[in-house]
Amino acid sequence: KILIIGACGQIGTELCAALRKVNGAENVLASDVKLLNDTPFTIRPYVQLNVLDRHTLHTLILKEKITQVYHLAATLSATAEKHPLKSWDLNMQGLLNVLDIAKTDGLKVFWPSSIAVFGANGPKAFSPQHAITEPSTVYGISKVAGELWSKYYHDLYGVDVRSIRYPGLISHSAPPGGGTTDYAVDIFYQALRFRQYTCFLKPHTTLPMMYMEDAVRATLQLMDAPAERLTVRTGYNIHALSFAPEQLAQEIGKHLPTFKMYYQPDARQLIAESWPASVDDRYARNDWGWQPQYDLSAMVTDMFKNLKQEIPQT
Ligand code: VAH
Repeated sequence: KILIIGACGQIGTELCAALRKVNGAENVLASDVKLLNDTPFTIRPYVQLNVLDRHTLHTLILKEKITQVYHLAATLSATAEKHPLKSWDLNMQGLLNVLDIAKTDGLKVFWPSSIAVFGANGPKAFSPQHAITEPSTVYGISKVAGELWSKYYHDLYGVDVRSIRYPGLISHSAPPGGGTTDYAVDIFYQALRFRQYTCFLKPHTTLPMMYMEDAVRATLQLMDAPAERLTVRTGYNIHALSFAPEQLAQEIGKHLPTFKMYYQPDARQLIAESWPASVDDRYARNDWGWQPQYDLSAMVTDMFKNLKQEIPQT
């Protein structure tokens, strides 16, 4: 049975749906800090859970006979800069609680790392799998530490914990919260409602990005791979596409000709500039057959196809 921690988040919402399609809803228990009454009916079976409450987490895992945990609860990059120690605590202690229970109960674990592990002194393009990881954000520091703890629990205790360094993720099922790449999601909602968007990054800020469909498929592919195929136990680089705000604006303009983009860079510009524009994902391709399916045009087309149903057209 699978437990998803952070099932109400941008990734959690989509992974929950995908895992339930494969395993049946009754075999995938969703959890998040939100109270049951504050969650959509569709997310059931659901339990309110704070991953920092280790005893409750362990009791739940034993009671529900959980064998796999997808740990997706964390504070993202921009928000973590506003609450450094609280974010470090959630991102680090939350993962350690999961890893230590996995050690005693033999659980298989997935948790998301991020291209935020890279810092400004690493290669700007095609960051290698084993590159310098000296991030300048609390979020990035927690992801590097999380990767090293994961490798430690795998190498010393045999915990089967797997991770992917996600790029910025674009999706239409759940709003992202507090990320530096969130502009690439908000822009679609604003474009449909107001035919304009004011971007908090500069026009040429190129970042690695990915459509959520690719990210979810990669996650299931990694988790289904035979353990002996895996040569990376920190976090796998994967790459789908890179674009700058001006390129996304141009692609959106093909669907909404009157769309106007404005720019008002804020503190997130510095975070974005510390990250690479692309990563080298040869290890993921070789070890478990990673292969992206969505390019910029396909992603934008699919986003509008889905959102036009959700947002009444002006
Ligand atoms: C963030 N969406 O912006 C996340 C992601 C690479 C970016 O880690 O913080």
